[in-house]
Amino acid sequence: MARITEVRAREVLDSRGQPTVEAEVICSDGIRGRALAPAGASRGSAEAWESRDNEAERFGGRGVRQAVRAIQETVSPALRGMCVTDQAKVDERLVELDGTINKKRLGGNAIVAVSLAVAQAAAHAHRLPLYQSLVLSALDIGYLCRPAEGADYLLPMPMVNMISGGLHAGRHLEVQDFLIIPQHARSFAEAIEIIYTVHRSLGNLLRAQGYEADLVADEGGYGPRLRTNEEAIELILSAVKKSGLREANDVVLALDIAASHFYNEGLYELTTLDRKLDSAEWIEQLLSWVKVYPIVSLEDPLAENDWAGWSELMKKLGNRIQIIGDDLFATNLQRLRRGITQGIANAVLIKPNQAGTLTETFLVMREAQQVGYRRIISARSGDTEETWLADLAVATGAGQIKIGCITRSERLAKYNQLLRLEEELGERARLARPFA
Ligand code: 2PG
Ligand code: MG
Repeated sequence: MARITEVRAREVLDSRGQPTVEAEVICSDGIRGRALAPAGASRGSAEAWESRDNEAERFGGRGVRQAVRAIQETVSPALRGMCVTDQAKVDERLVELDGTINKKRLGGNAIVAVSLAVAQAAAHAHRLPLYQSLVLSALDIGYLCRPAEGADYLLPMPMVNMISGGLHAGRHLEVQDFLIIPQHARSFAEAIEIIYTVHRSLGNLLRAQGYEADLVADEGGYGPRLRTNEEAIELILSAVKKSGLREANDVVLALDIAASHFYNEGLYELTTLDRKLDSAEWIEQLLSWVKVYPIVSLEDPLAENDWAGWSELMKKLGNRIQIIGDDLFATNLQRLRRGITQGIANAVLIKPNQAGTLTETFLVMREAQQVGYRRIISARSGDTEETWLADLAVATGAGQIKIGCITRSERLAKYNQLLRLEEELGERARLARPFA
């Protein structure tokens, strides 16, 4: 049985060139595991705390040496001797050591890096690929990983960023993420081909209309200076048509509105319209988009504290489209439970670094699964070269994944890993088609 002897840590950089935490777990028999913490730009207030040094002279205050020290001085001695394959116990110890409600003492970025490094080391100890080893840890806490009919594993349907706005692209547009879903793809490889076709066609269209199409936003999509949110949607739909695919048939749309970030004193501030809308007016706007465009999923359509608005929107759209809480739930069990009781969404975005540990992430997924909420595994806008997110999606049979666009290698690392897993699993896996 592999026991932890030491946890090392260092400050490295993420995909935005910002410092992040890397943890490395070392075990008695030479087994090791390593992981990096991702980081969001549009964060929910209930997320695990991100520790930053705030020393202006280093990395503009964004250094993570305190988090690194917390791992070296507090976490490493406390985990020594623990069995690396007991993810739940290790995570429980991490939560205990921190002792705060939002992981402010050690830092959520320190904790998630350690929790994931433990998962990597556990996979080596089991001599299993990560996705299989994750199944074991999830089962330990009662999350049933294999609800896929007719297959052992479910590959996730991707929702893929094409155009970015909001905090990911200089706030040109209010909507943060304009995404497409190749809803009828029969395999992950085919999904990628469809995405490629639309992405390329959109680039040509943007160029032809004089928009910037050669620079990429935080998540690898285009970030052109468009005038309105509708223009972004229409450009994507035109790109779909021009590429020979059929809108609303081959490709449908999803929006991550990240509404908290333009919500101020009870109003949605739409700079593109030069208007401030109250919750009811903003909901009307959303309804009109859903009526006109083939939108099947809305993420954070309302601000994280506008619960009355969420509940109103759910009444109007909840039985027709997917309504995802991201900033709203922040992969936090208490918030998800409150949301379920109040019926304010029907899906939850899953980001391990919002929760802090892998075990807490599984607990949120288990809760969602029990009440029939959909689960969408998601990368962060500041991500890393690692591939564990793909394994997590396959292990948990979540059914959907959101990684960003198909440019920038921190995104491709995960897409390519899913292609590998699809090949490895062959007949034992099928692509989830939650919208078909
Ligand atoms: C989101 C994510 C990913 P961030 O809002 O869903 O798109 O962004 O990591 O900045 O929170
Ligand atoms: Mg979001």
